[in-house]
Amino acid sequence: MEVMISQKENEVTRAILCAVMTPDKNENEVAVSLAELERLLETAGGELFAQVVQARQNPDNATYLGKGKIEEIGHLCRVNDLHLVICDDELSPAQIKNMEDALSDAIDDEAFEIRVIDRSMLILDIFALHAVSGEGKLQVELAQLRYSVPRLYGRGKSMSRLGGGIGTRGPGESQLEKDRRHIKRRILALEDQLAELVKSRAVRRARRDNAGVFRASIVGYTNAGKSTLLNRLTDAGILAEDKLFATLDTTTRKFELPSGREMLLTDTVGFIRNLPHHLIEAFKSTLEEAKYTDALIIVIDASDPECLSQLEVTEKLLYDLGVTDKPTLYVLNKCDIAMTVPEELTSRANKDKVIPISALDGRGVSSLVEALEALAAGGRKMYCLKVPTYEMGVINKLYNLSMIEDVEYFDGYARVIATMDEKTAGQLRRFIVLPQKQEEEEE
Ligand SMILES: Nc1nc2c(ncn2[C@@H]2O[C@H](COP(=O)(O)OP(=O)(O)OP(=O)(O)O)[C@@H](O)[C@H]2O)c(=O)[nH]1
Ligand SMILES: [Mg+2]
Repeated sequence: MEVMISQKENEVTRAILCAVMTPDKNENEVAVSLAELERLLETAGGELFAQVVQARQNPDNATYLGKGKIEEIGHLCRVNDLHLVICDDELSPAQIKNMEDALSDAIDDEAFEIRVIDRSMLILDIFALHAVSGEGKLQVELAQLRYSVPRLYGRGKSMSRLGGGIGTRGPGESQLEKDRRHIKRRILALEDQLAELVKSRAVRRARRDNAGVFRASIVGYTNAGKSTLLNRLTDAGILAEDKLFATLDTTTRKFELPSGREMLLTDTVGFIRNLPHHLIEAFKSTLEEAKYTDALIIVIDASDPECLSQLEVTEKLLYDLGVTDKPTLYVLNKCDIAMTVPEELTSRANKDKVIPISALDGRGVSSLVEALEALAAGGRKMYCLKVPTYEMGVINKLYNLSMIEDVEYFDGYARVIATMDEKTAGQLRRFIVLPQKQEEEEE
């Protein structure tokens, strides 16, 4: 019995991918999006059998594709024993149900089931497979449940009959068959648990903020090499692999710059075009991590012909998440295998902020480190502080976070002249007397 189960689990699910080509899209855009859908399918453990593209004015309101096309797909499934059809757009619950019904009518065989899922369900499925941390799992479950609520009617039965597989995995699976009220209660409970986690994350962040350490987040399109880069810089030991969404949790590591100054680097969840709305909502606290850093390192897979559009998707998502106006380094990764780097990329930002590297073999990484050092040192100025002698904590802080140029003790206070960054200066504002030069002139 066990052997049979594991055989079934190891079986690769073959699927038909379909897309609608509307007049606002060109053939290349559709092909790129379908190629990405195929990679998502592979990451979920499936395999492409065929792609079907239908040129239409609009996707059909009721059935996504036209009747004739659905009949064709139905026959293709029947003849080749395929049970999964994946649509490249986000479908309404009704479209999915109607399409499944139409496929069923086309093959006229009650016992032969064909399941229809959309891009969002496939991405959710991968997130469910890859979530490791407690928080990641809670976020996936929340996204799955929110996604499933409007899709519940009439689907519980067919889902249980199909018994799992791509598009049904994860902690939310067993809940799909229970009633909406139960699911809504579960959603509320998950929201509460996540809110608690968000709070403790905020406390940790505040602690780091108080330490005044410079922080940068590594962001970018999925599979660009973000985790490989953090591993190269810090031996973080994060799983990096040729799969989409290998990373679903943020990881922060200390990194010592050549000057001896310490900074913090954070690896983040990758982006993708058409990231399902529910996932963005559920993963908001993780995705927003970049909001709370001093600088961004945008990693770009320069070997991917689509790297420019991937950068656009990344920048748009960062904007939507409210991550704006951060000093940014553009890292052109995989330059060991990149043929040419698009002109638009190098001209996009200030040239010295575009750094070609290979996170895999290490070339160019020292330039990135230099750029980080410059960013971390940015905005450092000399200040004069008057610190009461009973505030020894402040003196200690100054020793840790600034370059002390001079200390003189007077009756009840110390006069310290130190070079520090704006952030530290902001924290010690009440002790700052005057910028050093002016005070000297005054004396
Ligand atoms: N040739 C080459 N491959 C690289 C380089 N950097 C990363 N890779 C490969 O690209 C794949 C993805 O790398 P990851 O570090 O997992 O990418 P990521 O951006 O963290 O991806 P997600 O976490 O899935 O969003 C892996 O197979 C890496 O070995 C590079 O500089 N050159
Ligand atoms: Mg990663």
